Amino acid sequence: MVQIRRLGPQIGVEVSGVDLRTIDEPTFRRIYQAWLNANVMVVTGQELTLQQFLEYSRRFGPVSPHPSKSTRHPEIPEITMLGINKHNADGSLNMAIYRRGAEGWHTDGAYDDIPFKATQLYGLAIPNQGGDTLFASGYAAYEAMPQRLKIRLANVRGAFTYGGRTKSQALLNPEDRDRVPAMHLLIRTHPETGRKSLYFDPGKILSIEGCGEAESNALIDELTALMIQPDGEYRHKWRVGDVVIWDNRCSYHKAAGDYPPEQDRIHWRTSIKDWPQHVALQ
Ligand SMILES: O=C(O)CCC(=O)C(=O)O
Ligand SMILES: [Fe+2]
Repeated sequence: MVQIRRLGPQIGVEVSGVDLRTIDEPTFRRIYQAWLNANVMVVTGQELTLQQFLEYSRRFGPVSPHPSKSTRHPEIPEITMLGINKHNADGSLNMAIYRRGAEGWHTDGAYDDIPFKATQLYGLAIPNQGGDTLFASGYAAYEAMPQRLKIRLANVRGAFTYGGRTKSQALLNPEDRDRVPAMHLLIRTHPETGRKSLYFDPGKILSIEGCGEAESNALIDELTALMIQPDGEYRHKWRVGDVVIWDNRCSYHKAAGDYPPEQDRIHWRTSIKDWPQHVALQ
């Protein structure tokens, strides 16, 4: 019997009592709608093979291999392995793997012309302390913007790259660096909910179009400060078997990155694009 319960005041929903290997279309439609409403969805207690995780992910949209080639599953490039090969050959901790996603609040794939609609993680090994993932609502950030800023940034785009202003690209192969920035409206209307959100990523944005460097940097600072609204947050404490999907079009997230490095924290990840009819609306 499927149970759906709200987690945070504005974002986060938990679904239990379903088996994602056999979920029927009406039940999937119900949980998909619950996800759109809540931005982040946790489905508990799953036992999936790589192929089953991939097939379930495809119900949300086309699954696309992540640009970080070295962390893809060797046989199934659409699946990224998080937390694998955490140690270098000399035994030291590989910080790019250990702290992946923990450098700051972000949205996945903003460096692409068609960013990832959603990211989905399946928890296989969870440390006994730390290692949470934090989420925040882009709708709440938009609503908190002063009117002056909403007017100033209406129809204004930002330029985004993988490493943004810091140019950190440790997990990219050399041939995948130095790509042309992707341009995205900073205030975007969600193609499925019709709600406005602040589309922003301080680690990937390079500049804001139509202004000089000083104004661009000042606007980036102002938007960074607005991103996280206390009521718009949800913090996920992982259990083995959790499947968590978030909507990159209207939320930000980061890994806490604070778990004991000698413990395993392993997830499979899929990166999901929009269906063409929704790409056309953005
Ligand atoms: O490992 C996590 O908690 C999140 C990592 C992350 O940012 C991502 O997979 O996009
Ligand atoms: Fe991420």
